[in-house]
Amino acid sequence: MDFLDEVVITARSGDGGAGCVSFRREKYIPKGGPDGGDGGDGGCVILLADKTCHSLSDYRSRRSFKAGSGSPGGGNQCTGRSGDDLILPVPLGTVVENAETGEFIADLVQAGERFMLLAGGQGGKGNRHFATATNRAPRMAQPGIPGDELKIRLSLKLLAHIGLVGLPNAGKSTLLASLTMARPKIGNYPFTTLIPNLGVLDLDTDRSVVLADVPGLIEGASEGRGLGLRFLKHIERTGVLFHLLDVSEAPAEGVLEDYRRIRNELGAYSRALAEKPQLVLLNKVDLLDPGETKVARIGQALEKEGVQWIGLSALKGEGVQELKRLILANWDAWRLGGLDPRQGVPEIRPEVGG
Ligand SMILES: Nc1nc2c(ncn2[C@@H]2O[C@H](COP(=O)(O)OP(=O)(O)OP(=O)(O)O)[C@@H](O)[C@H]2O)c(=O)[nH]1
Ligand SMILES: [Mg+2]
Repeated sequence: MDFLDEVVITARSGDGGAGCVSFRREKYIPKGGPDGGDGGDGGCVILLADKTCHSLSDYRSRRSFKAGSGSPGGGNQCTGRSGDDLILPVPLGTVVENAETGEFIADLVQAGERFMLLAGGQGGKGNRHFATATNRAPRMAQPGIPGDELKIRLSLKLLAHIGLVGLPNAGKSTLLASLTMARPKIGNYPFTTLIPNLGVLDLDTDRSVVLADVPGLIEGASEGRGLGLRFLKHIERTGVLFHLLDVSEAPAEGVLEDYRRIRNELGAYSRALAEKPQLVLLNKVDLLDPGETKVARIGQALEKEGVQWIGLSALKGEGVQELKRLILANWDAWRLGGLDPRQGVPEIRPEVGG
């Protein structure tokens, strides 16, 4: 899957067409007045939040865009044609900044939302506008105003309600696949997931949530280890993080260490992420022996820190109903009702690759 979530492009609006200097020339009318038409306006540059667009990969090869210029005015009061607007489609969740100053420009989140980035240059006025009582034959017209140019950074921050985080192999993609129609790649090895995946979970007739599965984190991610923290921007807009921990192998202390390592990395990325509500999912309970007390011990330690948790088997479905119940019960606390990120979700987007 071709996925690109940040790109710098240059956009330019169209130049205005020049106004025309012309005089009426008709049989039997020897000294016709000025009839030079105005130049057409240049086209605008418009950003369009397009729900059929899932990443910025369309901008991978082409980085420079220009709207159409206005045509010059003509004789006989003919106004020049306006230049065509340039419409740049972007995925929902695209943040636009001035690439030179870093200044925020726009955030496109609603399907069909348009943002006028650059207005086209105005067309120049034709000579007919310059006739006065003393100068009935003006030989001047305005030139068109040139378009504007701007270098912008487009940065996609996916829209999702729930972010799935955890070490590689914890079972994030397995959970996404079990809850939603998304078919992310799943593998028994670290870093199976290389790009974020979204899926929609319908909870009842009128409530659904979007989950974002991002590539696994490891200790040192904040220093660039593994895939680093570069995908965390895609869970910045979520209301809650589900932190998955594989409880099948390490002893209770080891699992708790894994937990703290990931918490540290999230904190290194941003305080906002570290302070987001979270639910710990103790995953792969199906691999534990019956009567094993590990999950309960880990759970107790988490509760002491005020951390909410449940046991789960993303693979076998154990705990999944409880998880859905918790999502509904925490609907308001996790701010799941606000933004409608669902419209930014592709139907089914299987992640492909070897
Ligand atoms: N037995 C068992 N295996 C699981 C469970 N959840 C996930 N697995 C297995 O664990 C392995 C890793 O699962 P993934 O869903 O790819 O893990 P991930 O967290 O997405 O991993 P990355 O994409 O590398 O970050 C796969 O072999 C899954 O089948 C579970 O509840 N029980
Ligand atoms: Mg994965």
